[in-house]
Amino acid sequence: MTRWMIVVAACLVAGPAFAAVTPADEISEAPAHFVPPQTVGDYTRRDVMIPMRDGVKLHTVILIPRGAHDGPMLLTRTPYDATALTSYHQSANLAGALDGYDNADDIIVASGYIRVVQDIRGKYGSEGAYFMNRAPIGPLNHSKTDEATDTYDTIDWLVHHVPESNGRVGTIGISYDGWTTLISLMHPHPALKAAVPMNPMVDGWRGDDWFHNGAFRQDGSLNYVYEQEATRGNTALFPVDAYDDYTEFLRAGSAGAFAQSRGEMAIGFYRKLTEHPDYDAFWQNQAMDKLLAAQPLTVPTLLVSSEWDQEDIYGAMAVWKALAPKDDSHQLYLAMGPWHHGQEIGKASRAGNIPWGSDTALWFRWHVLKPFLDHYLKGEATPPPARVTAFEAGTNRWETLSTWPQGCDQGCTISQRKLYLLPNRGLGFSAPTAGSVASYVSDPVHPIPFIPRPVHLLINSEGPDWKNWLTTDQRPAEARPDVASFETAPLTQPVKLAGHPYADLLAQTTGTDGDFVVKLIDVYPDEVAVHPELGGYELMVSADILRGRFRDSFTAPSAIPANTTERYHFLLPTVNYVFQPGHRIMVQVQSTWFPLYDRNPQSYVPNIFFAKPKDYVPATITLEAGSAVDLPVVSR
Ligand code: PG9
Repeated sequence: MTRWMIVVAACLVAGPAFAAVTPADEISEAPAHFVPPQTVGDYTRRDVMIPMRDGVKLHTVILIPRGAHDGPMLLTRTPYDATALTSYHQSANLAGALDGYDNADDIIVASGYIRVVQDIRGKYGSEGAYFMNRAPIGPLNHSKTDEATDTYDTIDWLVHHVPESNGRVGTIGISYDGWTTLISLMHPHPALKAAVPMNPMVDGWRGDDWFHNGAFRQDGSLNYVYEQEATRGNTALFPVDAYDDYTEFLRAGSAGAFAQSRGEMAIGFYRKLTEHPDYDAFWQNQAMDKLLAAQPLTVPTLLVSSEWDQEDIYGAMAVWKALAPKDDSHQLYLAMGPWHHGQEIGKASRAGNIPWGSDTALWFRWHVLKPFLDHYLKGEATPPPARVTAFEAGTNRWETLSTWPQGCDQGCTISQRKLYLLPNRGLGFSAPTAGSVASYVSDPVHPIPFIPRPVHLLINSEGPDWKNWLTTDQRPAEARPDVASFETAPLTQPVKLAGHPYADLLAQTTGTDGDFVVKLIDVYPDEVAVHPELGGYELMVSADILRGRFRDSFTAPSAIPANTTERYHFLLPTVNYVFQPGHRIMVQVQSTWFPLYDRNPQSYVPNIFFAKPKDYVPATITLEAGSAVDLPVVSR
């Protein structure tokens, strides 16, 4: 008897019970369409698809406190998955659902806001095509929609379809979500009554995320672009084959070779990065400080800036500088805290190893963010915060100021003073005589790690090593022969800085290209009684990089004439800092910051993304007398 005949015989023996039940007759235990009851917890959730003017629908999560009425709506438009960001804990209560994304939930929940989070066009639950930081309608976007029109249409739908609201909407968000918040200010909906762009992306070439003054931020950007654009739901993970990013990037050679090995040429925004290595119209036409400066600010806006922001340290202050001078109707506010990127919605009693003595983020949320939102969204008698609220690091206290930069609440002045690099590692306010003050050999085969190895950022971009890297101790760098260090004697009086320092180097190189990193550092006393572990600590207060080919022009790069003195003058990030007596001021100069920034081959090539191994050459850099950091010194 064959196997088939056995099966048929078994069926006949088993009788009707076996033969009668077939798969089509089975009734699934799972309901055809399950709608979770919302009978538990303190809020109800609505998932809606909001139609835009071109018919594309955007997935939007609306969290409504139970029993809400006349509640203002707080809207965040994000590329980072609205469902995940509003389901932080498996909780039927708002504080649990929002925690982590909105640690400010303590004030959001306390204030009874209706929380709305939307997937932007082309991402996760929303329809349509995705473009990284999609340009406003204009020279870079010839369609009839952009993030501004999508925001307008979203707000219009919300005020007509959320009966529990008071018809007033605020936009709020960090980083990319800070960028969408800034975009909401372009042709704003009349129901938009407040905006809180926190650590916003503003200019991806000058100093936010992608480049800093032309130096490409490969570690963190290449993996981000890949995962953000390869799939709608970010399901394609960046291929990594070493624990230490330093190893992986050095082995690959140029940033382009690294990306090529991962097939990244298939990713549209990666191609655009390689096609626009200079500060051309592509970057200038999407710089948010420039775009917003071209129109009046009509919505009260609280800019939030972090002094140790490892991702978007440039943006908020660039927008403040562009808008504050013409803010006659006082719509613009500024808060500056001692935080890393986004730390203002978390816990901030310290920044990495540096203690502040109190939770500065909690203070900001209750004394600045909540009064701002309540005043403009609830029409309450709550007075708005001061125009500028700035944390004075070093004395570790908050200042309320009438504008920025302002050295103190009243009665002081700010003057730019040059602190000169001197021979024998000196640093002083008196200019040295002619000659050289230091030299070092920059070897692309042994680039300087931006943080102690192993650098584990490709997989763990949310880890403390990345978040706190701008506050890491700079003594390992000081110990290297390819880092030129200069320092003052221990201070006898406090030195307060408020505003932008500038790097101002006069240097020669044996190469025909090169990068210059300048770091302004607070050197702690050899002993710190209350925090012994901080004895001798070297804390970066402000630091940045300039790709040397852009020393004369960001738009027109040029080779560096070898063995010729050239000037490298560039902006350093904003400071509000007091160097206390007993501390020293230090300046470090170096030419690699790896693998965060791609290496400059130090021989001039058309496009560094595609530099060849032979292009990478060692170079001797000589810093000349007259090199300095130009400091915004406060005096009473
Ligand atoms: N500004 C953050 C970022 C953007 C692009 C690359 C890497 C980081 C952010 O939106 O999270």
